[in-house]
Amino acid sequence: MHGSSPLVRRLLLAALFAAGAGLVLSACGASTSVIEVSGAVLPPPATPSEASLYLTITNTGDLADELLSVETDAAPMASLHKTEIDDSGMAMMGDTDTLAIPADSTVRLVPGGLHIMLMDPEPLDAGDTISISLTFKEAGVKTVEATVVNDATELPS
Ligand SMILES: [Cu+2]
Repeated sequence: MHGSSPLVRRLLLAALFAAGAGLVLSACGASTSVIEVSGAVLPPPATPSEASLYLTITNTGDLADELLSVETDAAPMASLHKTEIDDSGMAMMGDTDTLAIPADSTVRLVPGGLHIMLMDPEPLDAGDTISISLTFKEAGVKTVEATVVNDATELPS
């Protein structure tokens, strides 16, 4: 015998590589989504039937997350909406199923784009606060206070 054959050495290298890959995989298994919701504001409802709410979602974790649903006790129904300009230049808005919150990212809901629509909200005046709960696929439920501001100049842009 003259030490290990090239084949044995190759197998040993393969085993070492597999062990290394296993370490990397177990590190990945510890990935988490770390979600913070901030700056939640809404203007006084333009009509009694609906109000738009804006906020910022930050994921400082290393795992992609997804906003699945929204809920507030200030309205019987709340949903994620997106405003888009159609071919004729009209602003249209409609339901958006879910919202991707990639790892290490910030997603801002601002006027003219994504917003949370409250249907038939309770009467809201400037200075009021309401509680809003966002359900994320990974991070679970996050509840924040949203403040009713005076007018559009106090909204994020
Ligand atoms: Cu809307």
